[in-house]
Amino acid sequence: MNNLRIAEAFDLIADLLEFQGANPFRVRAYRNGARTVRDYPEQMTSIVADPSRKLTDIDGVGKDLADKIVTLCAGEPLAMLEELKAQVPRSVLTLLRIPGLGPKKAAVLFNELKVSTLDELKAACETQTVRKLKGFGAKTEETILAGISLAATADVRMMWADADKFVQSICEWMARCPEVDQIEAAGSYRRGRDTIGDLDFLVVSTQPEKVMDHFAAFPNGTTLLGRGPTKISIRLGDGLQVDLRVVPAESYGAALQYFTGSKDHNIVVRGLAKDRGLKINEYGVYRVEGKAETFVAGGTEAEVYATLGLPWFPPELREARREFDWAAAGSLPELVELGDLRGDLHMHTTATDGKATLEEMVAAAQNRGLEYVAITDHSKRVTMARGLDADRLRAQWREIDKLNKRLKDFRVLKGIEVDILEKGGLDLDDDVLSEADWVVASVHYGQNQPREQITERVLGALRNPYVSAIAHPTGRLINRRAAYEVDLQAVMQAAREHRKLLELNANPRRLDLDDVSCLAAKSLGVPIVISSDAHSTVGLDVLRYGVLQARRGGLTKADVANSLPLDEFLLLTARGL
Ligand code: DGT
Ligand code: CA
Ligand code: CA
Ligand code: ZN
Repeated sequence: MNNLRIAEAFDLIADLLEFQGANPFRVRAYRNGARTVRDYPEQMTSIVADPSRKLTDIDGVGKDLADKIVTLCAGEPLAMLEELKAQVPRSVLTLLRIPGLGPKKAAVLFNELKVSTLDELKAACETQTVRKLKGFGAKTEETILAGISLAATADVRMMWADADKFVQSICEWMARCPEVDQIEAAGSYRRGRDTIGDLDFLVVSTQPEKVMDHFAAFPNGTTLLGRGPTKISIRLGDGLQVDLRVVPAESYGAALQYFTGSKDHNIVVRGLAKDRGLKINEYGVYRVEGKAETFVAGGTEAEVYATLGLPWFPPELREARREFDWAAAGSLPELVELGDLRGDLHMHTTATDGKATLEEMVAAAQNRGLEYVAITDHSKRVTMARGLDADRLRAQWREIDKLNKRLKDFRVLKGIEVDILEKGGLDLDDDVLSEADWVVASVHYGQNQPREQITERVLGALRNPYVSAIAHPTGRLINRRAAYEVDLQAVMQAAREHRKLLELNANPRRLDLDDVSCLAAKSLGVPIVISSDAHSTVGLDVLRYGVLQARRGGLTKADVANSLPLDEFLLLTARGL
């Protein structure tokens, strides 16, 4: 039982409770529990196994959650979850996978239309029955219909951050096998895609059988899917497929290049090889003369690319988008790195729905080597999070003023995440916003509005002189909710015009802006700010996921505003202080 699965159990409880119309605070307790466990740096099982430690010492874990974690770690079913599952038809759970269809709406569909499967729901949408329900409408019906196909595959692709946990534990496991000379995870994982279909490991060894035996014994409820002389595939208990190939050292670079992909990138590479009278495959690059083939390169990726007159491409760029043009022009970008970031401009504290205090968040940011942060709690419209009104916000800012006096070589910016209201306009008045150092504006409500309406709301926020940036600009939640209909091109143009920034929200569930949009922003000259949106101290660690997306978008240090020293950052946001 790993943290991921415990978190999934809590999320499922929350979904089922919500489906039943349970008290929202109760639902929220389980959602928060899921997040706490998912983000926790240590495995729950190891805490449970240690008699000197208590789960309730973890922030946000009370007695109820602790008991449930103990049960799950013992590999036993949760009575409560089983009961909930018995009350809710199993097929209804698949409805919850539809992006944009929350448990509440799913309950209406089930109760009013007796719809409990994706097929039944599809039929109900096609006969336009769904739009007649209270609170649905034609727009929602279209969204659901579009989401049904996504739902059929939604559970297939895993978020990168979750896949990364498996990669780490598989690498640790394989390190115990003395026959493994080198190991690396290739495929979409190495390219840093936001979601991963399966994992593709490469191992250098002269003893493939021993390596594969060891791999097959990976302790996580594995199923053997297939095994050949140098290749083996297993399925983990969580459903994730993992392929592993054993290659000799002289082919390692060629194999790594081949299995990193992407497929589209490799198609171009193969074409370029052919033009030069070369053949390239997972074993190496070969010169073809008549029937004779001579091995030219294969040990390292750089050597493989060099035979084609190409530079080594960072894996994040290998999507056959712009990388070959850049290479031809000699302008391959030097991609931003985690260490380039000096500030984090979006985080919450216990003043609203964060789990750590202002002081704790600041100390954690200092520990991570940052030089400045902005505290951006929610504004009052977000009642669930006890959002701040002007008085409470100013009180928090007085605390920040005091704190700044004590801090050396670190600065806390007085910020706010202000809601963009459904009817347009912002949740707090200009007089209070004008006192802020940094304002991020967010759409949290009215996400299903039509394109013009929701775009106009965001454009309105960009026109406000006190808004610094738009947070999570499209609102997408990976595998869960599609982006809202916002006209991103118009938003980017307005951002440029008004000298505003756009956020790349680094939460692995969001990664919003995504890679392609980052590239678009860069082309327009709109600076990106990579922000954690942390709701706890460990939440600050998600910045690396944001950096990965930024790199996929070709962003350099110069494209990322929070890589600037504070004084330059403030100048850039047109609010030089
Ligand atoms: P995924 O697993 O869906 O997230 O995406 P990938 O990119 O990891 O794809 P996967 O696992 O099917 O294959 C890993 C890499 O192996 C892929 O990026 C490129 C290479 N590869 C796989 N099949 C082919 C193929 O038929 N032709 C070529 N050129 N490359 C392939
Ligand atoms: Ca893969
Ligand atoms: Ca694969
Ligand atoms: Zn936030």
